[in-house]
Amino acid sequence: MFSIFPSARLRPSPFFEATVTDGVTSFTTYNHMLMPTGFGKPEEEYWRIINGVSMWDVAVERQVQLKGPDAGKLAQILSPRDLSKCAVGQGKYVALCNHHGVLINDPILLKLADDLYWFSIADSNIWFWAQAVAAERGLNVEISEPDVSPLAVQGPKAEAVIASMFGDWVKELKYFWFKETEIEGIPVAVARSGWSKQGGFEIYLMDGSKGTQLWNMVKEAGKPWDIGPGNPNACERVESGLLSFGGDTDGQTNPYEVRMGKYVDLDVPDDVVGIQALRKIKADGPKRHQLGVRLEGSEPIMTAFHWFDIMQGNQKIGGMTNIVWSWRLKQNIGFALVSVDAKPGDAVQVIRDGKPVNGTLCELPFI
Ligand code: THG
Repeated sequence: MFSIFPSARLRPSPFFEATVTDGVTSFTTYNHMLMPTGFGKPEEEYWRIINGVSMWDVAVERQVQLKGPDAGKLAQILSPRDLSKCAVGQGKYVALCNHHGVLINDPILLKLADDLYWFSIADSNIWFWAQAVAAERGLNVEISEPDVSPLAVQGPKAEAVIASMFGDWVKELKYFWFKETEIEGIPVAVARSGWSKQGGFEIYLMDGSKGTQLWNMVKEAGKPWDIGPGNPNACERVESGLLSFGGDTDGQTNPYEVRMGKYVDLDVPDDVVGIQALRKIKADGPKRHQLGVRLEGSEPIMTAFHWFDIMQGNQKIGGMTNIVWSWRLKQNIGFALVSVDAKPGDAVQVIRDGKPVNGTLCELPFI
């Protein structure tokens, strides 16, 4: 239909050539890069994540590196989650907010040393944001985008693959914790993390010239477990209730609306960006919340290009922010960002192509 290619501006991932060799059929853009979104067999790719092991080029999850004496101070100023007990080698899921308490990214924060942190970011320009805040606050910290590219290995058999490559110590890694190491001379960090609920690891490649080599090592090591290429899987993540920043959020969304309130600590210092606004939002009570919606009908509905309106009678109560065919539930499901007056169990109508489809609100996750 049409083509899209990397360039100096739409930067190639270190794994780009390897994914082309392995038959990638579609990409999306993310952080000014291309990310594979399929290898031509969506259902097979889905079941491989549920039952086996899948490898993903997620180099688009760029690292915003904070380095220097004030790195820890800046990390805390940018994150309304208490980082005072974050240990070296630990990662934490954090909600970055602007001064109005609006969510602007949902990265994983990795603490590599007392003076070295990475925000492993979702799709927005945090590099600019961190530089601006650091300069305005007069902090002694250098902000950069290092040559670091995650490769995810996800699924119930991921641990066996990663242990066969790196050793049994990986089995002891706690969720979001990581360790720097090397494999055949390639510097990497190995983390227990990834955007699925099927378990898995991420290998942070720290030398972009070794992308094809690392990809092929994982592919080879995974053969006994029938590893195959995949990508952050829309169906699995919706079933599992994982948030997609920018997909499920808009320019007004605060963490409380999208189930991230548990990552906001209201007693962090007053200089944390957005904390005053978040305290007020919490005190006033958020206006919207995120639920699931299950639609009637036994045929897959094509992916949405935009949010679908959700109605109760003739009143619009919010939007359906994604839609997938769930192979496990055998129905169309998605997330609803709706008025807090709408509750699980409520009947709703989702407007698709101008026509209402009946649905029911439910708690997340679906599975
Ligand atoms: N890996 C890396 N960086 C990333 C992502 C990743 N950056 C952007 C994006 N993904 C961050 N978003 C998420 C969202 C949810 C989770 C992980 C990354 C997640 N959430 C669990 C949940 O919500 O149930 C658990 C969170 C917790 O308990 O702390 O796993 O995938 N490198």
